Amino acid sequence: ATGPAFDTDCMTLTRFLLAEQRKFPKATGDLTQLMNAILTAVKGITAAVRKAGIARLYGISGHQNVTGDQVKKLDVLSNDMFINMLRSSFTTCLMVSEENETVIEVDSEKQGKYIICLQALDGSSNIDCLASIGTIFAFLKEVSTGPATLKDALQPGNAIVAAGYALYGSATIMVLSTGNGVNAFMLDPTIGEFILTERNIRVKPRGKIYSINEGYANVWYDPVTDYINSKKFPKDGSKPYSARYVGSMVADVHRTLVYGGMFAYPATKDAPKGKLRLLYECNPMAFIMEQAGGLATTGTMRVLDIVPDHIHQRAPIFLGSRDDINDVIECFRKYETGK
Ligand code: P6P
Repeated sequence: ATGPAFDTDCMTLTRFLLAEQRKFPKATGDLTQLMNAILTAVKGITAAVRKAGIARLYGISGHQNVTGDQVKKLDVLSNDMFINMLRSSFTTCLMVSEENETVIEVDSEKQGKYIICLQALDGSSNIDCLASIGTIFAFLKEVSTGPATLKDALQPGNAIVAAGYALYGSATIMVLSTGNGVNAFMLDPTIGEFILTERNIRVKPRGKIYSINEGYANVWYDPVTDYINSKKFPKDGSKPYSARYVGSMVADVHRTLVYGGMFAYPATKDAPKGKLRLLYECNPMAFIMEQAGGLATTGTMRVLDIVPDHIHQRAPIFLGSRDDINDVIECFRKYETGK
């Protein structure tokens, strides 16, 4: 039978977080308050993204609009919304955002204990063809006793308290982990609430899809070439893998979480550390993938173990199904040990 026309007891993300919070007696509710600021920004971006295709006719992609005034590009508008919502949530002391060269400090009277690493709108180069784009975030707890400093932002991903992403696709979905597994919530625009739709998501131990930009095959290092060839021309007579690549990290990672397989943005001879940023692209996605039973490696080490030395540093990443990523690690190991 179909569900009730109107669910009078729907599990909203806010309810879910309050229930989670009860599991930690000393929880102050800050994380729930912080997440609510994130949800407001995601709802705002959903509205802007839905209009973007139309609004583009009026220049939302950063040109003049019909009335001639300068319209912010969608990713700047998204970044501003997140920063304003987070600043006024009294839960954060420092923010790192892809759009801001330096760390964003919060005035002392508004400070809370969390550091936010944020990619407000990832893949916005895809908006004009209406491909899915997303928001990626991770929360760290302040470690310094005095006012938060850059050191608080440069913690390895294994210190992450919570991380998640929003995918602005055919619907807006929020995938979130607070360290006890991964849950997914769909935005119900009629009531403006995120409703729990997938509880404790587990990524398949092995998939049938590889996801990488093959346009860079001429500058791949050998372990990547060997791995991808083993998926396209399997020597053990097994069926080749399918190739899927959206070019929008949140879309590619979400497909990997749901269908299994692997996603990679490797180091290449042109990009020795890959392209994706460690603090607000690789780490949050690595945290989620591990929480779902998957893995995330640079090829030679666990992504979450990297100790950052710069807030915008890049990192190579292979993430997804445990057995698929172990195959990648094996390819790198062969070259490291020369056998
Ligand atoms: P390439 C989008 O521009 C982005 O930052 C990620 O969302 C995506 O995974 C990657 O870059 C795509 O990069 O080099 O394959 O076009």
